[in-house]
Amino acid sequence: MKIHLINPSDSAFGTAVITPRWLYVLATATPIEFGDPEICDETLESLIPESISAGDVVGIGIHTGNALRGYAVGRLARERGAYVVFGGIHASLYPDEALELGQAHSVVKGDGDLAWGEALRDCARDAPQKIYEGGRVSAEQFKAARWDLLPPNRYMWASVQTVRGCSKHCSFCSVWRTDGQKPRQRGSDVVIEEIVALRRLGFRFIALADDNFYPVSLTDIKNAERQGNQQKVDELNAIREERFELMARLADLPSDLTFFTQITMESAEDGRFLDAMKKAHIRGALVGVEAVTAEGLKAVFKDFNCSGDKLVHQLQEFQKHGVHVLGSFIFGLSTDRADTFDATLELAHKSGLTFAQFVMLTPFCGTVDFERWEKAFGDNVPMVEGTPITRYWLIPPHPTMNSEEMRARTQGVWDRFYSMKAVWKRSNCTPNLRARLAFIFISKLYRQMYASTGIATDSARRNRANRWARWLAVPCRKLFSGKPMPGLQAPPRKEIAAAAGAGNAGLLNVIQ
Ligand code: B12
Ligand code: SF4
Repeated sequence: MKIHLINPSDSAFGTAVITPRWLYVLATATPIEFGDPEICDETLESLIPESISAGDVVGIGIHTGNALRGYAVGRLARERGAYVVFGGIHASLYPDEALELGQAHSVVKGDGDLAWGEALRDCARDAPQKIYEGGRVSAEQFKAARWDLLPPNRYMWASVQTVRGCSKHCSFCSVWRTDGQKPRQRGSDVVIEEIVALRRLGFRFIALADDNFYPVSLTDIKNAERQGNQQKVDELNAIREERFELMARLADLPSDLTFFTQITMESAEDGRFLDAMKKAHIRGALVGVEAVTAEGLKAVFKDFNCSGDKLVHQLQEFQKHGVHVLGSFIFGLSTDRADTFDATLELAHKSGLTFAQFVMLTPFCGTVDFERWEKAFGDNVPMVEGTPITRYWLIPPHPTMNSEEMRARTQGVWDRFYSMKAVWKRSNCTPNLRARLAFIFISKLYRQMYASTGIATDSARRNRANRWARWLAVPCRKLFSGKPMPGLQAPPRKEIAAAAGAGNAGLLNVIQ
């Protein structure tokens, strides 16, 4: 009885940007009696159906974007006589869909760290349950990833999670509802061990795959103080200090390591935190800017962000403290007008962003936006090829939920932000020609892989984008890897380091 873990994808690039962490976490969660699982990441290569035999167990992890392919894999595995178990955010939100369309024997809702083992043991005695409530396990119960099972030379970046959950409640995001609003923060020992294991293998770039690397803001603490809630103040301070402890240890790791994370804009007001990030080699952060106007921010429940000149100033703060920003903007808000596109692009240039992404508002299930959108149709849900539009992820290849004008304008912003001239200009933040070339490659690859060509464009265009991305991915991966350090040891725990320090010269200094 073999165990398979499959990350479904319609397009395989041969090389991938970031390791899908769940595959390697569930590998650890696989009880020892089942041996090492066979891992298939379809973003690298498509599944070979013959690798699945009757009696095997096939675990498939899906988010909304790859659910349709996941269901096809489920049906294929079931046809070959395997037990089929689904998990991941989409299966957690729509377990019935996975049972029906993916022909799952079982669905694990929530975290798989503990429930996956239970499901496997039940399959082994031919008694799989339909639903396993994986819940939200505590941070101490999070499994570390089995990085020893990674195929060599395939991924540019590895991914290590340090905290799960986010205290905010943005309307387009499902994280606070699925992962919860209480941050579950891993201890620094386990995080450092994973990072050391990855550096030993030759990884220099690691994404800290957190919902929000800044789980406690200064405002949160001030609010708790104002409420006179000392217990909460202590709790928040403890979480915050643990962050500093982790960052102090990251700072002691080899200086060629580079981390990237996701963080809320509020951290711009916390100079001590940004300085600690810089020292910790966290050289880039995705910041959800979302909208450039106050009305737009209000519409997505993100009015803790600033707009206008204050927004420009906040984004510049990151740069001043040595943290490069990948600004993330959403188009398609009800408050957007035709001039929003140019205003956004202008702000992106003015704020000195190193990278930017412009995504079209997609009502992901599990979000407030999705519920509002679904409700607005009442009993008259439009059908697309026999499928209600509120189940858009089931419509092949993908429907357009936004107008063609919206798509074309969004595309135009991507094209202009990543035009050769603009990329060349931004690349002057690099120290030498080699790093400059790397910057250009990465910018172009980023645009090819993530520009919203996927949802609304025809397949010919998507294929063309894929061919380019595949070509660009190979040299990029080489630029990211380092010489393996098999003897590297974890730095010891130490007292929390205060405040700023001298630092690095930027994200791409290390690509040389
Ligand atoms: C890091 C991250 C990224 C990274 C790296 C992705 C990667 N290659 O790993 C980047 C920045 C590239 C990224 C991109 C995107 N992401 Co993202 N990302 C995340 C984030 C913050 C963490 C994912 C992670 O590694 N978690 C750690 C692992 C261990 O947890 P996990 O995946 O949840 O798996 C656990 C359980 O779900 C379960 N499980 C998972 N699979 C399976 C399978 C089985 C069989 C079982 C039993 C259990 C199980 O067990 C695991 C252990 O407990 C999540 C938020 C989140 N909390 O999940 C969003 C999230 C997954 N991303 C999201 C989105 C929308 C995107 C983008 C579409 C954004 C965009 N507009 O471009 C793209 C899509 C990229 C793509 N093509 O897949 C959404 C998905 C929403 C949805 N309904 O599908 C999330 C949930 C965030 C959100 N805002 O709502 N993402
Ligand atoms: S978008 Fe970011 S800040 Fe908002 S709830 Fe999601 S993870 Fe938190």
